[in-house]
Amino acid sequence: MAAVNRFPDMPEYTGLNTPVGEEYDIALPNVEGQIPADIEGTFFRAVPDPAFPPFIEDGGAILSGDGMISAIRINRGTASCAMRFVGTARHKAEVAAGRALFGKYRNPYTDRAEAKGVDRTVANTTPIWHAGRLLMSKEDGHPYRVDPQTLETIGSYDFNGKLRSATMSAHARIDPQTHEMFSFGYEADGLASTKVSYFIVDNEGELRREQWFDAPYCALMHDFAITKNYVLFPVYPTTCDAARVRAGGDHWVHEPGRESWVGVMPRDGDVKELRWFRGPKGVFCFHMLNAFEDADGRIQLDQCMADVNVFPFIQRASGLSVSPQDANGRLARWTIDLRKGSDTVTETVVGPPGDVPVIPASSQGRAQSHAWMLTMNPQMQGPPLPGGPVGVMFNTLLRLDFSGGPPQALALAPNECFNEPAYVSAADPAHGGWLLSVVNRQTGPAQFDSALWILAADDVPAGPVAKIAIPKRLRPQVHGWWVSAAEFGDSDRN
Ligand code: V55
Ligand code: FE
Repeated sequence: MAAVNRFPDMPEYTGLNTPVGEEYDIALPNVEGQIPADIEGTFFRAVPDPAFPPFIEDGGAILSGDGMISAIRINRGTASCAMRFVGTARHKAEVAAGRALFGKYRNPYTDRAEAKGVDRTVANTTPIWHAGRLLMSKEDGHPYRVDPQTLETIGSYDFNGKLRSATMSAHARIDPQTHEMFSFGYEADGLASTKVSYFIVDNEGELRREQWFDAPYCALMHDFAITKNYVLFPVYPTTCDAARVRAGGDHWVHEPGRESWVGVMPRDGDVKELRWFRGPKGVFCFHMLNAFEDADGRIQLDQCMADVNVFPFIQRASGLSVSPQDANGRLARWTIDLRKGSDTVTETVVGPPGDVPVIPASSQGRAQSHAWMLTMNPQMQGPPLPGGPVGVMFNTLLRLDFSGGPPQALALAPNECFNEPAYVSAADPAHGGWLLSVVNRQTGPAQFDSALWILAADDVPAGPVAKIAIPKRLRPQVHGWWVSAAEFGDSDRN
């Protein structure tokens, strides 16, 4: 595409981050190894991809790429792959204008005049599947509903007019027993607000209950957690200030001297019951691995933690410069005892640094026996590939065992990287299931190839059992969601 050449020569737009903007639906006949017979369904992936070059300098642009929905379908041992822009109001307005209209990340005061009043969200973070609906989400707005078959955008989605919150997180937690979807939205009534909405969608997709509360300060609340009986809202000190945004500044700065917090309440209870517990100062976590109630009734919250917000553009806006290696990354477990008087969490390190944690859907809110995440092992085989919001891509897949077993690792060659894996359960309950991950490989100065790797989830060091070549250039994925063929059947209910 000629337009690609007009993007600035900056890390956000070069290498793996080079904009692609191509829509397609193709067969994937080139398979090395064998696709396991019990993998039937669709791997939906959210891929930010800016359609138009920016007109303003913005480190946060890496989070503002137009949402594209990718569907890798696996059916009777064969695969196909489709890619399509989410038809957001923002994307449509820019296509109509033939140029970018929206300015800095989450700063409407930097937009061109034509953008006024147009929904700014790019729906680029997670394809959430619940109750037969596919929702492309971004934490700064309402999600967009997408037809899971055609990938056609149906429109902005507000749960049939019921969602009062202006925002919905890109992270939803689905209870494995009740199939309810728990979600929340911060800056629920506008820019820099401390208002947070908390809502529950039942197994039929009806929004049953929405309540609002105030966070201790306006924070980047990217994810949250549930247990069987509780909901947890972590708040870390990456904060927004309305005056700064109005002056055309950055949405987020990280405040190392400020306390972190976690709010805890019965998940079917009233926000009046919310209790706030203090965590360490200055820490930040994008993704919680899980939370659960242990045998003694205490709450355990496992987080991919660091001593600072690791996004380089947020550090720059904050006058900080801490590399991922120096950020004291760890899987941090916060223990909260609701029966004790203490208002402070206790932290234990239960795993190595890493992010994009994955648990089987059946472990949600329950003590997980094992989990997977991506990490960096630059010492082992070479420096990681540049790309994505942190600036470098993950080169190692880990399987963590929480029942005393050793961890497993699969480190890639220096010119390769993993995207967030999806977990697929196996037909045989005695088999540990599968992981799917798109692996990108640099093959030349600006050349990459990509393949979907399928691994036995309980034996990651063995490497892939199948590699499905994807003969397209791919930008880094944010989150993905596996929808089995059996669940997919639900999608014609609406
Ligand atoms: C993240 C990603 C986002 C975002 C905020 O990975 C945080 C974290 C792709 O968009 O808007
Ligand atoms: Fe996320």
